[in-house]
Amino acid sequence: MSTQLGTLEELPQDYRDDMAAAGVAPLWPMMRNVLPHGAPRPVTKPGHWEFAALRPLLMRAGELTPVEKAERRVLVLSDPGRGTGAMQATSSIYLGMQLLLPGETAPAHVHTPSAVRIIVEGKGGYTVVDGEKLPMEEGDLVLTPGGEWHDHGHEGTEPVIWLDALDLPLFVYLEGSYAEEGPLQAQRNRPDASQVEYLASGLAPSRKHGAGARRYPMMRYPWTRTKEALRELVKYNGGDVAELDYVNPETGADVLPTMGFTAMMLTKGAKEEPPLRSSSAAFHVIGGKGRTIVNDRVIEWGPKDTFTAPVFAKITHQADEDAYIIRVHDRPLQEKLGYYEERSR
Ligand code: 1HN
Repeated sequence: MSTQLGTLEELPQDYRDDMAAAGVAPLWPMMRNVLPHGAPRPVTKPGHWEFAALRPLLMRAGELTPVEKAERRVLVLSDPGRGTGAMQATSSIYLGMQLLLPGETAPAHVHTPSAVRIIVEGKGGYTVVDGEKLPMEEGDLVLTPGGEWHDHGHEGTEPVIWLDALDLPLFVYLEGSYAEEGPLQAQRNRPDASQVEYLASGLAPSRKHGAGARRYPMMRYPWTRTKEALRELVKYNGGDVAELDYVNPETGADVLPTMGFTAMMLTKGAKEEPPLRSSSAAFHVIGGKGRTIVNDRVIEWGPKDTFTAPVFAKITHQADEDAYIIRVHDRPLQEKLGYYEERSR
């Protein structure tokens, strides 16, 4: 039953003044704003950032602002529902496109929010996390979990660009966001864990030697392997869509506490209509072309584009050619809070 609740205006002015002076306010005129019936009313609006539009702006940033004056040379992808400058692409997900030029380094720091990089363009870039040097190749997913020191470097000859996804909005909301700076890290002279300890899915370093699993045992997920896994899955599963979640190879849990990542392949001509989900999402196109309808917005996407969907969005993906997309979402956070939900369309 939905009764009409009383408004502020129907209360006498002297009472309203006395409440304001006492630092209180009546709940009932505001109740529906924070507890709408049936489903949330997201502020987030679908966004679409074409790489062709972002790239020249990033290059210009490379000319205008030396990395020393930026620390991180990033253009922030602001949710259209919140307006330019908003440090969020959805309620819980921050997105930024970062440029590092040959020979540059981005200084070491550690902070409370967690980040993931999806490599968009270029060769020779790397991230060092807790002394482990992680090469950045196109399509790779590279984790820099909260509390882990990280810096970036570039040994190649062309610009390197990657998409940063962080759970920053959540940490800002909690007034828990802060960083510390430090010197560039000494790098261990050893390939990263994806190339040694976790080279093959289903195999993990023997417990015999005790060492005990690190909280984040594998911090780089090479795209070549993900793509091959998607292609095999779609080939043998039948159907025209394959999805693989990125997981911690020791625990099988999502790779980070709050953010989840799913690699999707849609074969040419595929149409995919996922359920309505309580999680918000950002989609980054690794390759292929098609369109996604998010509520009423039609987003025509191509390689390296990024787009977003608010919570409970009605989403329809259509692929015009074989397409690969990484979906960033906040399901892990919502599951921890005990309310993740899917509804049929
Ligand atoms: C950060 O640490 C990076 O390390 C990039 O590359 C973007 C945005 C907000 C807060 C921290 C990075 C960031 C960030």
